[in-house]
Amino acid sequence: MSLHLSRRTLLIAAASTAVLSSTGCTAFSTRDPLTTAGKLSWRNPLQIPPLAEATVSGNTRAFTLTAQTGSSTFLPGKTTPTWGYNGNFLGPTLRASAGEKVAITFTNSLPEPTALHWHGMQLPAAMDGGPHQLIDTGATWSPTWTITQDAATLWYHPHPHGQTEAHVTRGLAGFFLIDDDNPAGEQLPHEYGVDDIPLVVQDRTIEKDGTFTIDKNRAVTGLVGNTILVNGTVTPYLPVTTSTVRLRILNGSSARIYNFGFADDREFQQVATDNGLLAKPLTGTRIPLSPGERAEIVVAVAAGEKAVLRSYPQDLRMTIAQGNGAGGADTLDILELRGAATVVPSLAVPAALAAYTRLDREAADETRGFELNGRQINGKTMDMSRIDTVVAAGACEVWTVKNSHAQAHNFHVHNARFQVIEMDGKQPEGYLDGWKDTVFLPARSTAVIIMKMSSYTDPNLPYMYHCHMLWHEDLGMMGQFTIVKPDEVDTAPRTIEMSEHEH
Ligand SMILES: [Cu+2]
Repeated sequence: MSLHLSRRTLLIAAASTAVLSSTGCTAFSTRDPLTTAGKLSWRNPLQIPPLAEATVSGNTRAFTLTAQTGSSTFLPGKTTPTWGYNGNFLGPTLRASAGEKVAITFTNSLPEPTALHWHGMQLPAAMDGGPHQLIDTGATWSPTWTITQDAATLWYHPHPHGQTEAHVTRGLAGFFLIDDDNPAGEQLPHEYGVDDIPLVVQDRTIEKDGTFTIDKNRAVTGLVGNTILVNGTVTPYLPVTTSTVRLRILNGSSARIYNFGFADDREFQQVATDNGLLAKPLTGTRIPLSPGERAEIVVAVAAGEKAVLRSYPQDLRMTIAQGNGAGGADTLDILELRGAATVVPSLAVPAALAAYTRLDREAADETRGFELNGRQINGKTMDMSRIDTVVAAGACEVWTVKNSHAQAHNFHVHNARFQVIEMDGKQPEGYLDGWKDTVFLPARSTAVIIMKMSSYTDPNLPYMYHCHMLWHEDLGMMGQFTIVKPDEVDTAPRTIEMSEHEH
């Protein structure tokens, strides 16, 4: 059989039907649950994104990125038109250390404008690469900033308003790893591509002619595909030559929510979340990740052993039809880890990973509420000329993010790392511990997050907060906030003058 999914699986996928939503006005795609558990032939060695070449001059590390068109082969005999950074699909892994200055030279060689956002990075608004930093075809953008944060697995991706889903789906995404001098980093598996493995997990639907499905057959959450790509590899296997391996998992999908574990339910240790190492490792068997979220896990693989990373069903708290359409009932094999005949012993995961101070809710300077409903936040659709929220630099803020909708969403805040202090009125699950920048909100759920706003001020240029399900984001489920000097909060602008171009 030449295809990686079984014939039965494909028939199930092909049986997708469009049905009416509860409001009766919008069609969405639903289908029976998909399972590939135990059905895949692991044919392809996992591709590891190359480390981007850097030019180092003094304390500055310079990278060059070009967004370009290309083509890729995911299924035998089929050519898929794709986009990539410095290549055909995805982009190289950027890597820099805390305290270094980075200088990026980004050229847009795509046939349309794009923007390049540094997800999870703390940096001035002008460097953030949001919708206001749109880069025209043929133009070059050169953001520069100093890395002021701890070791973390961040990523970069397009952020042009209304086009993010399409640009990411075509292939634009890459890792940005930050290192620091925390000795735990050296005790954890840290040899890139050997025992320290970046995994960007994405789903696609590949049409008969090889093209990605981009603008049709969406679930209520957005595009949900039946083919899993890991670093752009279908049915990937990873030879493991060490007794433990560190997986830096990024949900780089448009809408799919994964519930990662292993096929044999083996335990692993979670060592990091979105924005850095946890205080101490957390032993578990599942880690759910919604679009944009990351987790780093360390898992043991014995000599000669095979272990399959799998995504399990989970309750998205949606109707059965909508939940199935969103993939909530799917069981998907992701990656096979293949222990070599002999493996080199790894160091034990340190009992203490990183200094971590819980922010004090009682000491918050400001509290705000954000209600997610439909495709809006606080009853408003994204307007690039409107500043929704003005915050004081350095303030400690508590944001209550309430998903009042009968559908799942999530919430990402730019230029911030936050702690989730409450989930549905309760202490959050252990995997929500640590510094996050994106939090999942199943239907009708509420998260309370706390963060210290950064010290970069710009009264005229906003950062974004938004649902990271890319179709929702494109439809305007996004708001804008500026960070200003504390004594300018009341007088700072609430509107942005837009040039003709930006409209
Ligand atoms: Cu959403």
